[in-house]
Amino acid sequence: MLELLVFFFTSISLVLFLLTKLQPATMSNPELVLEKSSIEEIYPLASADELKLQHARYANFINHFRELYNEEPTVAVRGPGRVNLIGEHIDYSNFSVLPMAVDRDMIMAVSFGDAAASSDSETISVRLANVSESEFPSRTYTLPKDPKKFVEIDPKVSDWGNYFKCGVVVAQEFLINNREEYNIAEISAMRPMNVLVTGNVPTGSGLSSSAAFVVCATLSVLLGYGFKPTRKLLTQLSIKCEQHVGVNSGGMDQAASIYGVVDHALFVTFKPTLTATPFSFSSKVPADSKEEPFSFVIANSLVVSNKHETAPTNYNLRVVEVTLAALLLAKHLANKAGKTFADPADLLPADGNLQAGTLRNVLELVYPDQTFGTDADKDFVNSIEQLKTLETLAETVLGESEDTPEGHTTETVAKLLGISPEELVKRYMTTYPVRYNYLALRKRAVHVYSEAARVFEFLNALNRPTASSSLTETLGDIINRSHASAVSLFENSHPTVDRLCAIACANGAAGARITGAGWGGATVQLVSASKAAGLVAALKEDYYRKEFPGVSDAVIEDSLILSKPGNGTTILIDDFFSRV
Ligand code: NG1
Repeated sequence: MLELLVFFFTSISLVLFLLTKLQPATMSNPELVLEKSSIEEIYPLASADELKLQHARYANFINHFRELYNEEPTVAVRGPGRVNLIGEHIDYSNFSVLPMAVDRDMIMAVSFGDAAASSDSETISVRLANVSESEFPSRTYTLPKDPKKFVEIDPKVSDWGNYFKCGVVVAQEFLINNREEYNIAEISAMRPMNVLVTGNVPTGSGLSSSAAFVVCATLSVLLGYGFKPTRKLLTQLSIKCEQHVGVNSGGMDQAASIYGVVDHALFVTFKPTLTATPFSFSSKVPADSKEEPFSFVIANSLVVSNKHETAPTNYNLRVVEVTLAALLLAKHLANKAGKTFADPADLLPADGNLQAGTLRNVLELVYPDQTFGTDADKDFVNSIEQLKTLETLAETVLGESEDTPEGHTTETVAKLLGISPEELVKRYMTTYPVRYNYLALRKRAVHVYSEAARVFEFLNALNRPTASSSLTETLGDIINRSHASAVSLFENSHPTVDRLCAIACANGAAGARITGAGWGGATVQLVSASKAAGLVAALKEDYYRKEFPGVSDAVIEDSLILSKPGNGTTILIDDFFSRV
């Protein structure tokens, strides 16, 4: 087996890593959230210089905490951002994805006070601060002291502090409602909290700073009440967090942030159950291959997209569109089979983010075969074929009923489902309100089925490199097709990001795509080792300098976010800060 090759570009902190054949990782106890007692253990691939910077960062953090609150934290955790290699906007349809944790992360420390000491009999106070006070000003909240009462979060208000409140609500609900099953001690009153955070995952960049934040918040609160969750439970709980701030999100980011493993990507499945299998990048190209090593470059487009503010026309609308597409396809299949359903709620299981069914449920109606997307389906060949059939079905069925190539009107969808337009809006568009001209059901469904197939194609190419075709070109082609689908079908790209990808492909990248929610944010590019330096130089000159004239060198360096696949969410233990 070849060693993992890590290339460091000295001029910029760019790390490129070799990706060849996927290999299962060995892990000591994959059930538990990681616990580490030193910076070196958290970042084992870091260079001496990088470790020095981390020591300074953690020391600055703990000093800030002590100065601000004049006490020691009760708990401290850190959680990473993530980059998604392939499989975009399919997690909330329960299709598998291929992300990895990056070594950009958030650190959070919390001291828990005594509930009895609170002067007010009804409330406790939570002080929340960020090391970067100018960007994220401090907040003080009062929260109900009664553990059965939950803090209210107004999803219309876009405020960084809401992300902490989400963690509180989700953890508190769990601690109160699952006492018996998990043997949790009764909580007589909620405790006051002093919280400090710092993060270096750029916000709005597609690297999921929000997941890093909510995972840390949920974990801190659970730990503060003496409960240590498994990774799976923490993932399941923190997935709910952003739904409290009005984004009806999927579960990829939290899974990647929690399950991350150094030097590995993750194959994350949501059905039949949540799993995250680490795969090593170190591996071999066939002995007779003349292929060069290749690597990924992550470049922030600097186009900032606020997912929360744009949710009604972007993220949440996509969740509604894929759900309605699933219902129309299910209705079509029922009609064809001569079955009648009085209510669309009976067409599919109450699955997915709207609890109304998913495109995966439709696939399972057509193929009730439970080996879909599992190891039992050798090389995913059957799964890919099934997805292609569903893609054709969506193209035909949803294409025939749409009002214009842009999509369906509310009235048409309601009529096809046999309910009134008012009922359609009430059922599917009220909890998370949306705005649109047409519901682009055909385009969204075709993207989802084809992207789910691309995840399996990607895994296959990695697992079975052949001497006759170039692995780099095969993967690059899959990546480019994913981006094309984002541009024309899922419409979650941005013209400036498209220019970045075009520049990358014209300058040596085998493939380039938008990653994460999109509408701005980060890109992932695949490049052969010998072309990487040229690619980076071209991005600097032809993209950053031209699209953002006047932008500083420091910003450009920082935009080439280059990060090794890193460890997942970590509890900092054993007097951790005495060693920073
Ligand atoms: P980011 O890039 O973190 O906003 C979002 C969703 C994911 C997934 C991707 C698209 C959240 C927290 N995350 O990611 O679940 O749907 O978009 O693949 O909303």
